[in-house]
Amino acid sequence: PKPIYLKDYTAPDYRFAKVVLDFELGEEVTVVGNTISVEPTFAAGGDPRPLFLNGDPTVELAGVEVNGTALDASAYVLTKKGLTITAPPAAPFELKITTKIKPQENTELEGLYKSSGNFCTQCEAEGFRRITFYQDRPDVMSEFTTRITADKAKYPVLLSNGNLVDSGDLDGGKHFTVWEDPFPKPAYLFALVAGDLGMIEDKFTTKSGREVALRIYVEEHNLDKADWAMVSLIKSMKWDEDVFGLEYDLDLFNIVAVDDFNMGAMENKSLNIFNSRLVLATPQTATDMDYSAIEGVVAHEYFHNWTGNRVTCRDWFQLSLKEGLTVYRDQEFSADMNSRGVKRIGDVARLRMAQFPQDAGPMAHPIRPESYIKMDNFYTVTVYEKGAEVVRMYETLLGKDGFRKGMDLYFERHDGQAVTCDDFLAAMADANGADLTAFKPWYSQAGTPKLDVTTEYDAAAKTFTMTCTQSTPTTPGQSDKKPVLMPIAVGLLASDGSDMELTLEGEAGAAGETTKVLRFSEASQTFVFTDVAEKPVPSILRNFSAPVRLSTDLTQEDLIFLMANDSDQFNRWEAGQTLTRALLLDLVEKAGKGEELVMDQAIVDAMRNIVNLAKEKGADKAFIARAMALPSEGELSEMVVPADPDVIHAARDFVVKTLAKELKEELLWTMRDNTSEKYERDGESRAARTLKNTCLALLSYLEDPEIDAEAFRRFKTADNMTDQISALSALSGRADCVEREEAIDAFYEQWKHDPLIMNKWLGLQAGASLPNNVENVKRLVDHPAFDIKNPNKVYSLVGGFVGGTPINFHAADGSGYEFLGDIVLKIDKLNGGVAARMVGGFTRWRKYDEKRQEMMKAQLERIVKTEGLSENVFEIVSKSLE
Ligand code: HT7
Ligand code: ZN
Repeated sequence: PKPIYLKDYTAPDYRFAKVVLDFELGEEVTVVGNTISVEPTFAAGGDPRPLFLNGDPTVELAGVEVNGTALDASAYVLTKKGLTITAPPAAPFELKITTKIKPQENTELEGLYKSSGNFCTQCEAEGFRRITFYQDRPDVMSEFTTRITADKAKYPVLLSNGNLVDSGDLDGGKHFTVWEDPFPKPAYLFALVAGDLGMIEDKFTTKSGREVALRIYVEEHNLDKADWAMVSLIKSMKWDEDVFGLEYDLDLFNIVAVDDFNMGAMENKSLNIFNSRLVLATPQTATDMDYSAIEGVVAHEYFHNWTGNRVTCRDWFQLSLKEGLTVYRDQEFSADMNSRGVKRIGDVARLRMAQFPQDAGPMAHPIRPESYIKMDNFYTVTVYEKGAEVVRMYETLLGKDGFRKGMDLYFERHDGQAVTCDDFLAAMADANGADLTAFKPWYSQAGTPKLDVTTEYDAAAKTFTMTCTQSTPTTPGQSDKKPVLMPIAVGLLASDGSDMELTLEGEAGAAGETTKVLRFSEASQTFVFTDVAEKPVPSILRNFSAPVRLSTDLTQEDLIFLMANDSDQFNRWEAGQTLTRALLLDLVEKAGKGEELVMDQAIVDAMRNIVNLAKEKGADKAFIARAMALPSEGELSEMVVPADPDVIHAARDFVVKTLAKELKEELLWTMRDNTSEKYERDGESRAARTLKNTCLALLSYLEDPEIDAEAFRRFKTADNMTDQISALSALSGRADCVEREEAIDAFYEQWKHDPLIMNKWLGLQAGASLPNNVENVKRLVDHPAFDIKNPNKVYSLVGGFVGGTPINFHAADGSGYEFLGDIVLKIDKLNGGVAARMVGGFTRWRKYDEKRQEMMKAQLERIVKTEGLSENVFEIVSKSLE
């Protein structure tokens, strides 16, 4: 397969002004009529230019007409990749393509496919070409009209984008609907749903008085589970008006939940299609985390209506233009709806756990990639999460008002267009009269920049000097890295823990300013704070103001001080993480050498102080729970070369067990004090629940029969899924405890009718740190609760195994690797996109010890040699081997 390059972009030769689609949905064959009003974009005269329409081998071409006349086969060329009309008319013309497809055989879940007996679509990034031949690229925007015909009894609901303009019954038990979308859109935003679905309905009146009907379609038996998604939608619509002045633009907004979906959800114009796990929730069936995910993803897809749909991407290299921006927007929404600091901590933890490793491995790419073989492989944490960090940096550099001005100008300039990341940067710069040239490398450079800060206090001059140095490590294909403009938010703490007022040399100090944003853009720069009355403890990179790896000269004492006093919640958490990370890395080194492991009492005391904060009135319990969590084995393995998962596990296990032993009384007390009689869903109750379950998880490390019994009792009496699954999780890693198996079986019996809950059941067992857990996972592959065709099940079982327990996936005998190699090849025959996501478990093979490297490499070589491999898996595996 050949890569596609950003540098080769050229604008399309033909505009598609209007498209009329006609779907005859059938059980055996679906026939698609596609009538396009084509207009050449090049000047009249000269040679005719061929019109290339993307296609797929699964699509059968049944007819091509130009201006009502069937084309002779000599007038076009049909290949596996598409259809070329060799010499189309030089003036505007009507092109009609008829195709036949078999959605019921589509296991890739791209294009038109069936899920639980219903028809649905997924066209981003390049799925539309699996429906019909088309210029399937985001810079071709058209007005779509869609007519759907289907059996009325089987498919009473027929939906597409835009407004319903006609409907009626037909002979033979069929019926039809016609939908018109007045907003020009690229084909990736096209959607169709036909099925037997129930619906809940609400409405929203926009600030300018438009009444919008809001409908959520789910299977009839799930109708009681869609309320939270509706609440989340209404909150999102209001928030986008309040914060960005952005209103919804049609009279109808639909969401449809489907069980078989490759990703989370899809922002098709006015017809969002969702993975059912991101719609369905009741307290008994969904955890607090599920509720947050639903709130965030419903918002994300809704926000795309402006950032993605009204203004879209010129080409797929610009994906972060819509995804980074929309993730930033959904993060801000969730921060406003919940606890801002805790949300930020969660987002940064995710970035570090998933994106930093990607940026340090063979798949490292800039947020605006320069080439791809299969676009689906670039829906990555880099494009999404690092992309969101880049957007956040504009806000930090320009201020909230400056950022809003930039957004307003972006929409003013580009509404209805397909544009680039450079256009976004230009709008931000122009709206603020700012020079953002030094910011550009964030789009073109891969790799996580390193930021090193050293400090010096001059008591006589009352100055505090920060020397900042930056460098970005080499990444595949990019050795020459430029310095980037990064905002470094800094505070200085006085000895009483209060924030000092700050004045930066060469700048007029703003009265009362206690956080300064340094504009750091050179390889090395110094910043001097003046009038600093006493030696401060600096709080550096507040709120994680740039996505970098920070190292400082802060001492353990400074970090303990920051943990207790920093007014920046993120940095209070970060101080604890830095402290425990240093301890863990030291113990990993000792464990590797077979030395005795000794706990640092200062850290036990610091943790005790954190847990004891829960006793204070008004304590932020969600924050306390976060602060109690230690850096994960995965995070540590990024910092140890070569990484030995057994050694890392041993060191971390030692620290967690020691903390659990030392803090047992405090943990028991806090767990019981935060146990409520009855489930409530308000913020305080959720925070208390998180804290209680964090205590239980820690206590379970004691391997104490009394704790096991308590977990089992909690499991049996839980009145909500958060508590039930937390108790089950506390038992799931306990090898020789009788309650474990009993609880796993009881959970299965209770919930086997609910596929979403079965995903949790599979994931929990897959990730358990039991000896030789690969055997359990292999057994679960054959269990009726598993279905290899369903992405959610694969992500839970296979993803849960690979991401859950380093000691099992990286088992020294290679059994974990063999399991992954085997199953990736099986999945790949059905769904290359899902297989590619799973094979990512091997990508960082070079990080491990020699023996593990060899075994992982052998699996990659076996996979890449396999005949008929998907382009998706080929791209990931071949890049991993480079
Ligand atoms: N924009 C959506 C992307 C998406 C997708 C991409 C590739 C394959 C399947 C997919 N399903 C959805 C989701 C979003 O970011 O909002
Ligand atoms: Zn998105």
